[in-house]
Amino acid sequence: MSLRTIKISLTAIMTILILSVPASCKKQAPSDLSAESIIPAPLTVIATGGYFTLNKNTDVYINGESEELKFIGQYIADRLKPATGFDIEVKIASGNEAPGSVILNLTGDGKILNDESYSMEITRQTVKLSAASPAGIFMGVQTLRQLLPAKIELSTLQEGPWKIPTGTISDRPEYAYRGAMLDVSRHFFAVEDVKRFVDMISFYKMNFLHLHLSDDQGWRIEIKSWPNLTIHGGSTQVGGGKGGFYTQEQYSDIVKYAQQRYVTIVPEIDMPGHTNAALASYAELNTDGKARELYTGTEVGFSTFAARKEVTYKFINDVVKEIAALTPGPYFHIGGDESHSTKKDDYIYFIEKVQEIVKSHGKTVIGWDEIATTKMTEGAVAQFWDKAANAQKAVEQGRQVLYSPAKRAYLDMQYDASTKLGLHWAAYIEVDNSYNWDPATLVPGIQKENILGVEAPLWSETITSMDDIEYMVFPRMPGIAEIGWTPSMKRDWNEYKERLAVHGERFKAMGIDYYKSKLVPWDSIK
Ligand code: NGO
Repeated sequence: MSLRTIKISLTAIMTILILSVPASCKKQAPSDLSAESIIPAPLTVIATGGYFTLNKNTDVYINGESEELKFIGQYIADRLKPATGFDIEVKIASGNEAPGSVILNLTGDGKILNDESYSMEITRQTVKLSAASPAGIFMGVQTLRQLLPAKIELSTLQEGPWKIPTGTISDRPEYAYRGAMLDVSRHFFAVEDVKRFVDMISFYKMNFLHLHLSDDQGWRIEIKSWPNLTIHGGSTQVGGGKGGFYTQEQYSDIVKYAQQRYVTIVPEIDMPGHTNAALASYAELNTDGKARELYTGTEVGFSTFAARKEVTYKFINDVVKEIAALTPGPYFHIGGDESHSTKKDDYIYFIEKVQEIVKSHGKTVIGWDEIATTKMTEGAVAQFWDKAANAQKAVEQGRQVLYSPAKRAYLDMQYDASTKLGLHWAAYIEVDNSYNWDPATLVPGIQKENILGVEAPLWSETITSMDDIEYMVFPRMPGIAEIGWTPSMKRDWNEYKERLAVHGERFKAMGIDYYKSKLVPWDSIK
């Protein structure tokens, strides 16, 4: 056979081969569950090489007596319906589910409340998600969403196929607390915005939302026994806009919405500094007994409660009591940062007294790292934002630390000198710097067991709209979520940035206006 004949017959064989591949498989990449871009990265993934496909007979089956499980079943069904167009119902599992079924399998007796670990078994026939508590099922459901094509997040009918690679995932978080903070004081954000924020963070398995509810510029939560706090103290914001506040009903609505997404609200009343809005509302809270003017600037450190007046503690007791009664979560955040106008011994006296008040209402204290310069009460947590020495002091007192180092975790820091929104007093934080750190090695003397978790705060001096929020939060927040969820040994920026790039499509599908960092290969994704 001549060389030419061999060439022709090879071409012929190739043509036959190509023609014999069914049209639907032509674009199909080999199935590999372990190559999927899940954020945060799961603990273990084993691929088995096939595909599961959602189809028009797909339903969500629940196995286990639990109202919460039913709710999660409906939650995932509602998320899958619009784009697939399938009429997905929530049914009770019988053990005989049709191909295409999603099974939510609660293995515990309902007593394990917030175990977030889960496992997922994806075969050609079914997706079976198992966990000992509903929280784990919810976390697994977020993984499931991420395994489907990005267009699953669109609210209009899309073309399938809706394939998921087969295999097993077994997953659990590294840290108990993975959170974000939203400052609703400098600029007020409506209930709907806060709910969207909850949706965004819970998609990345964050489980705490810290609400910064008071500051110099505005008091944002109704306190029935001190109504002027919101009537007057909530009436403006940075720049002089009309501000706003949550009624107790609205706050409870946020709490419930978050709870249904396994996000615990941490309310913060910042004191004794950062209190001008309260000092403008009630004259008696001031050292000199004179009410302050409302404030719409962005300076810090000029305000203080009267630390030696009894009425101050009567006031704080009322505030903590009302908020604690509306807050099922374990924490109450007392602020305590930048109290530059409070004398040192007054500060210590004040923080020690307020910690006891919080405790008396059944809550655990969190405060910014300055509270570690006082005697921290049993169980109290210091939130490290500025001074490593304060975080170390907390650990020396046998207390835990929540990590929000401003140089890494602050979402209001600009990405670089060209970023229009945000501040840069701590640093410019590009996406790699925000991701590339490990809480367990950042501060000498502080180990993993001393660390409650991580939180990414978004301060809102310059943030006025949902679009602004999204631009600063994305794409950095998913990285902080991964720091909290995935063991540091499994984290690597060069690998992460590829996964993050894939999420660009998801951000778009969710209508999220994100920062297209040059460090992330967004455009390599088709
Ligand atoms: C600091 C300050 C806040 C600012 C923020 C801006 C803390 C804990 N206190 O962080 O009042 O809004 O920086 O980045």
